[in-house]
Amino acid sequence: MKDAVHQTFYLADYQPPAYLIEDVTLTFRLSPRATRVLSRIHFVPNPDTSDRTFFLHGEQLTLISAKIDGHEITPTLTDTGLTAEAPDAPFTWEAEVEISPETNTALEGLYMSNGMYCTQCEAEGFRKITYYPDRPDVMAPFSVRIEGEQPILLSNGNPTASGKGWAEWHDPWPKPAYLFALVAGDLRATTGSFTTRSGRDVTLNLWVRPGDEDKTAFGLQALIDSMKWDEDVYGREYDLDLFNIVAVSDFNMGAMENKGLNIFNSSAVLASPETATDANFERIEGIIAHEYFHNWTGNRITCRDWFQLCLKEGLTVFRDQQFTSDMRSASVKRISDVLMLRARQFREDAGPLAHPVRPEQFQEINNFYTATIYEKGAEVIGMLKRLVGDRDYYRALDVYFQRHDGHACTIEDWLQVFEDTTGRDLSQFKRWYSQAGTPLLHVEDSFEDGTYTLTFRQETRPTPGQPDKAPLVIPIAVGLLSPDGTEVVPTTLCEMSAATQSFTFDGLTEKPIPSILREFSAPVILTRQASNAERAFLLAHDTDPFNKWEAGRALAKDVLIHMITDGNAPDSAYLDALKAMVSDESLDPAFRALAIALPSQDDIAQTLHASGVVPDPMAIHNASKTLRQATAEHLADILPDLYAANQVHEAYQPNADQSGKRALAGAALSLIARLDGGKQAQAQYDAADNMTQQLSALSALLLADAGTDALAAFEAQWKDDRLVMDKWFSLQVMMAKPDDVADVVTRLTARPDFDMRNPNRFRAVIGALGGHLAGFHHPSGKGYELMADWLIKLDALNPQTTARMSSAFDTWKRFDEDRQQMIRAQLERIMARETLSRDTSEMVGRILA
Ligand code: 0A1
Ligand code: ZN
Repeated sequence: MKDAVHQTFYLADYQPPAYLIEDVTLTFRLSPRATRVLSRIHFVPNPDTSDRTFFLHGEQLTLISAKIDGHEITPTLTDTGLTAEAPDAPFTWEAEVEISPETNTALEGLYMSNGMYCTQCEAEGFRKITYYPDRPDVMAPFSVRIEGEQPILLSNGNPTASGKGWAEWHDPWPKPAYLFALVAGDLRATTGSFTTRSGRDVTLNLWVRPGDEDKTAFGLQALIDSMKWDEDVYGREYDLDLFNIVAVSDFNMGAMENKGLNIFNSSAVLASPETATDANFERIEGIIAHEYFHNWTGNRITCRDWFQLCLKEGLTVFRDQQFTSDMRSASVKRISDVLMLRARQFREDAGPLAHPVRPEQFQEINNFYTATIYEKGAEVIGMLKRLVGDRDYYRALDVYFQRHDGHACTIEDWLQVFEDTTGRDLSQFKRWYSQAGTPLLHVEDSFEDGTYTLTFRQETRPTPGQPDKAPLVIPIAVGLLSPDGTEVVPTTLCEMSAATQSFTFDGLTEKPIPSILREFSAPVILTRQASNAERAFLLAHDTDPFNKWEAGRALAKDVLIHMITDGNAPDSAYLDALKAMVSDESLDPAFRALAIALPSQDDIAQTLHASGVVPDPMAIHNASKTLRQATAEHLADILPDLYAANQVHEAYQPNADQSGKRALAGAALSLIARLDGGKQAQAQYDAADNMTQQLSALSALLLADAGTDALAAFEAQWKDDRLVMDKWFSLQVMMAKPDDVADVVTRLTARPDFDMRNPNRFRAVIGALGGHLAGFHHPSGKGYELMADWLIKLDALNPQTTARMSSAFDTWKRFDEDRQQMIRAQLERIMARETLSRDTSEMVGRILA
């Protein structure tokens, strides 16, 4: 068994570092295959431990020389690092190593992307640059000298000196190695400035390769907005004179918060109206904010060890969600976040990859940058804020920043701050960090003598390694409506902590209609089966926008499920309710666009599985298609007006107002395409001057089987723009008929511009394959085989992205015997590879277990 050869790390085994670092000086002599890295590090014994083992992490390094206090030494080298005899007193370590950035296809450590040098050190990439205690609780100020012929040479902090072929940088803020960054290349900056509220003038640069300068304005503005927001809302100011952002084409994740030198996947920062969609703009704004906010939640206060990852990620996601709510529409943002949470995190929590928000073991930490750590981690913060109230939340955060600035912290430190500031006992609440799985929340209600009672029962099913679950603290926001549609009890918080608990509401004249879990106040699954009449009532009358949307969604889901399980025809009551909602001009277009969308096919599969039905992907696909066609026909008379009324006549702006209209018009267009064979879509395609409309027209044309010409035109127009072509690649897979998906993927991956070394391109095609429920789970098994073929190929180059993408298989136990057997065979084929990476071996091993 492969998994036996990889070491497992445990939270319980934490030991403080034997030595701390006073300062670090690094010199880089750049060369594609033989970069030399010289390090000079002042170590001091850690007074908090008597351990004096001197161990430095190091992987794939060629050691040229090592010295302690000026004396050449011969350390003991292993695959993971080195050990040496070191004094029980302060000493100086000097080393020289050689590395090969050009052949580094894993995109971790120092690597090359399009002729440019860049780094990715989180989580454990610094050990591929030099020997170092590569753990987040060792923090130090860094001085860096870069020698290279590239015109732009960047590192963290402030520039201190430069000349032809070299530059020096100093970062005064102690930081762990995972926040180190270096960039060298032919880059152009778009420059801006920001004055902090205490008067520091900060220069802001967004660096791109020549030719991309027209795609930087939006990102720069998003950065300025984020800096201002963090001052206004959290009282956090920026702490250097310079803030650099660099766009890189080859990047495994979205972006990285390196101190003073954020590095971004170009897809997460570059945008112009012609090349980026409204959704891209919103995502970019959120990611820029996220990375910027890490300067305080992550960098100034970092994690003691990687088990505490949610300390920085959950909080920073929560903060970027707040920012987007403030910049755009709070209710639309909440709905989108919950859609994402359910699609990714609930899926994770319900399968073999389920793990707590603070995991207790791992083999490869890169496998834990998950929806659970990020999104559920943010939900936990949201619940805490709701429980203690806004005032106490911000008071606690002030204490957190003050008490822990410059420290590497734990979840215990975080909760202690809340206990100290609010006097609350959070020991039960803490279970949200240690217990995996999504709680089911069952509800019963009764009405007697003017008193309405809601009785909740919570239940969390076993997850891998956790057979028994304890009750959690669940904040349940509830409102009550009278049958005439008025709200009789405004939003009230029911704080549930027992396994079963009742809450009463007095003084009512008649039995109310409950609106439960308003704003989605906890990441749980509400199992209550309301009648469709009640859902239609809430869709029409609920004052809570989230629950209003939720009622419509529950209706749609119910209709689809009955079409699949009972062969029902599309329900006309649902179609009537949808029509009324869509035509209600008092509702925000963005909200209506969300409400008109069907639940995803994966969501339906998940729901069927949870209710004990084996999902048939083809049946789900067909039912969705039938319901869409019926919707188009039922709404036929209002669609032209809806489309016309939501055209934007002003110049394109990626703001909430305009993008809401384009989203609703786009939804109308895709329904219209089912009725007119794509005529309207072709007209929009021909007239489009922005990517949002060009892409929504193209996808409507593909829906109507009328996209051949537009696909060719799109390719001719955008063949030289990588990011736009990623959309072209993925759309063809997403829109393919289930029987054709494998052929489409095979055709696309045979093209010379399918470069599997580029994670964006790989995800555009292979990620879309995994996301096409009926195509991936095609009864022929071709989807599984293709996925496994590509994962095996990519693993040899880029383990991190391979491992992430192997989660396409994590729902395999939902499906029938035949499919399970076919998937198992593919997973075992992957597992049997002689040279499988630790990353992929851990993931596939967990999925198979
Ligand atoms: N900390 C970054 C995301 C990130 C995580 C891991 C990476 O490599 C393993 C790269 C980036 C963030 O939260 O944005
Ligand atoms: Zn983050």
